[in-house]
Amino acid sequence: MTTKREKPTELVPLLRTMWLIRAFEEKVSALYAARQIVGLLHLGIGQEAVAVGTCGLLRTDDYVFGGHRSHGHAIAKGADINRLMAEIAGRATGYCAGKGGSMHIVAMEAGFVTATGVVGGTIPLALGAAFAAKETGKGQVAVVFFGDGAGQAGPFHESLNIASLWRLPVIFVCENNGYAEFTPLSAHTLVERLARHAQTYNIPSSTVDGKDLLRVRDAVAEAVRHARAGKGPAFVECLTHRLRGHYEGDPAKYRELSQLAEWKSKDPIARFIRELKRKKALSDQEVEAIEDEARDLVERAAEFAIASPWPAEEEVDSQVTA
Ligand SMILES: Cc1ncc(C[n+]2csc(CCOP(=O)(O)OP(=O)(O)O)c2C)c(N)n1
Ligand SMILES: [Mg+2]
Repeated sequence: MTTKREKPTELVPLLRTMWLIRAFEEKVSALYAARQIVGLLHLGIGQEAVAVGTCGLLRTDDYVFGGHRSHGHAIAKGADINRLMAEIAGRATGYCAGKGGSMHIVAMEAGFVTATGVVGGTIPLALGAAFAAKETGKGQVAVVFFGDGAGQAGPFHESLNIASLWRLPVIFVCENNGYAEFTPLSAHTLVERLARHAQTYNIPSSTVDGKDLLRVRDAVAEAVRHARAGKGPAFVECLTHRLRGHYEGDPAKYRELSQLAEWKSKDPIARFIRELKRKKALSDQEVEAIEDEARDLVERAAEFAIASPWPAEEEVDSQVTA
C-alpha cells in the first residue's frame, strides 16, 4: 500500500468523509441545543483529518477502537450514520439499541469495535484485537485513537510495553490537541511530544501536523505497512486542535479567543480543499456539491433518529451488565 502514487482525484472521497463527519457533528450540536439529544457530548470538530487520514487506509476487517470523542472515528471507519445518530439520540434503532450513547459506540460490521468514556480504556483492548489478528494470520491490524490526556494513564504505558515485546500489529494514534479537559498539556506533563514515550518502548514513531490530512495519511500508511509486515506496533502522534469546548456547553474560559481564531484559520477541511484545488482535482462547484450532499445525508440521519422509538421500558435491564 502506498499513498505516493495516488492520482489527486482519488483523494476526493476523503474530502467527502471529512465533510460527512463535520456536518454530522454540527447537526448533533444543533439537536443538543434544541434538547432533542441529551447527555454528555464531546465533538471532534477540527480533528477530522486524523480520523479520515487514518481510517481511509484500513480494511473493513481491521479493528478500530476509540474513546469519548469518537463519532468521527466511527464514521471514517464506515459506520452507518443513521444508526450512529440514533444511538447518540438514545433511540432503539441505534447501534447499541440506544443504551450506549455518544461515548459507547460499537459498529462491528464496519470494524469499529468499541469506544469508551474511560480515558485510555480502549488501549489495552486494542492489544487484544491485535493479538487475535496475529494469531489468525490474515494480516489485519488494530488501531486505537486516544488523546494527549491518556498518555498519563497507566494502561497506556503498560500497553506500549507489551505491544512492543510481543510485536503486536497495533497502531497507536495519539490526537494531541494540547488539552485534557480544561488542563493544558504543560500542566499535566513535562513530555511535550507523546511520541517520545514510544521511543522509550522501542516502537517506531512519528509526529505530524494532524490538521494536514495528507501528512497524517503518509505517516499512518508507513505504520500500517510496518504492522502488516509482522514487524510490530507503530505510533503516530497527530498535533491538532479541537474547535469546540471539551464538551458541548463548556464555556472554555481556559483558552483565549485569539487562540481559537488562530486554530480556526488552520481548519483541516479548508486546508484539504486548498490542496485538492492546487492539484486541480476539483472545482468550486464540486466543493459546494460535496458539502451539500453531506448535509443532506445528515439531515436524513437526524430525521431517522428522531422518528425512531425510545427503547422499551421492559428492555431497561437487557444488554447491560451491572
Ligand atoms: C480514567 C479517567 N480519568 C479521568 C476521566 C475524566 N476525563 C474525561 S475526558 C478527560 C480528558 C481527556 O483528555 P485527552 O485524552 O487529551 O482527550 P481529549 O478530550 O482532548 O480528546 C478526562 C480527564 C475519565 N473519563 N476517565
Ligand atoms: Mg487532549
